[in-house]
Amino acid sequence: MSEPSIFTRILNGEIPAEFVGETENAVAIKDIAPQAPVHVVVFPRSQEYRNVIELAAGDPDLMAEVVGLANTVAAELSDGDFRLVFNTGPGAGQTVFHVHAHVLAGGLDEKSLG
Ligand code: DGP
Repeated sequence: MSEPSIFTRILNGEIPAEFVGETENAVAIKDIAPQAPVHVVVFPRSQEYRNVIELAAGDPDLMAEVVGLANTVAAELSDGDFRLVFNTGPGAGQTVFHVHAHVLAGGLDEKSLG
């Protein structure tokens, strides 16, 4: 077994976080270092998948659940429009290898990359 990820530790209650949504198999929390007025990370409760490529290949239903929760949270916290970003690999800025989607919303302009 790999070490618990930071998100697993949040789920276990070891590290506090602000939860903003959940489904049977996924949760949404506010990002600790927001890059947009609304910045939420959505991730499966299981840390089985390290990135979105593994998740999409290994469990498409769970992938759809993560995307659906992202949509729900964006609708609740903003006007419903949002960016969904999966950093994939260290060279793309991924630091937590427990697959997660960044939901960025509110006050985004065309140029900002979130
Ligand atoms: P990434 O760089 O794509 O792996 O994104 C990881 C995100 O997780 C990053 O935007 C910051 C967030 N994050 C890391 N540690 C914590 C934490 O302890 N609490 C919360 N709420 N977010 C965290």
